[in-house]
Amino acid sequence: MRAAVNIAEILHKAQTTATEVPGFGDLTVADAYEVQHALIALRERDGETVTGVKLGFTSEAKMRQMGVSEVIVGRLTSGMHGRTSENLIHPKAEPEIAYRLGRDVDGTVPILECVDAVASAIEIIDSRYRDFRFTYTDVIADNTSAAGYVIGPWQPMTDVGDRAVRLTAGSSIVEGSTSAILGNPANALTALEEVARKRNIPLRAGYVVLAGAATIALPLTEGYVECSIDGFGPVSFEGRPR
Ligand code: 0L1
Ligand code: MG
Repeated sequence: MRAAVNIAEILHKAQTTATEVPGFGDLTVADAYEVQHALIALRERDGETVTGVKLGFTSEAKMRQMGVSEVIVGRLTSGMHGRTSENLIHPKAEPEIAYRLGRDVDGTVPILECVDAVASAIEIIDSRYRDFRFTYTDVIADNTSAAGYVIGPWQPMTDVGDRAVRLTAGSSIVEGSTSAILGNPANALTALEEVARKRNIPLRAGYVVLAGAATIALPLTEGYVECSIDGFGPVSFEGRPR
């Protein structure tokens, strides 16, 4: 493959200039995470800090579609927090559960015990690849399409399994359940811990963890965007993507 840093530079430029690029296609999973590490280093060079992690492919249907059995993990950064509009190519919104880590995840206690708060959230995904088309390893390299996120009010940690979810984006509405996230978003935490260990992704105190989408993503167009999850206050913003 081309050097990880070269691919990371292509993806970084695609993101900062909001210009789509073709996929790379032939990476191994290990190479793809190496590209992602290099991509995050470029964001840090530009002054951003890592604020958390996110999971993708947390629904059985999506895993089957991609022919894979491992969730994917990407990094959230300070530049993504509250970013819902500028410099996006073909953004979509996803309703998510967010966990907050109260301590480092270092294997000494179960990851669930490291969580100190939970909230509803909206993730903005925006693939840097043409027409949102990519292979499993392409999307890992592209930091799992991470582009922005908005978090609702934090609440003390509680079980968030089997909660009704509704996402509104302009005139589109989609409904689902938190059960779509690996049966229960708590299972996403366990899956995260395994991938993070395998792929050298630190899980630090204070990080936000976006557990995965509870429904399909909706295209982000102009208009009101809101995620409501049973038992949580709604989280919303005014969509102005372009
Ligand atoms: O956060 C997500 O669920 C998206 C993961 C990457 C796949 C995609 O861009 O659809
Ligand atoms: Mg997501």
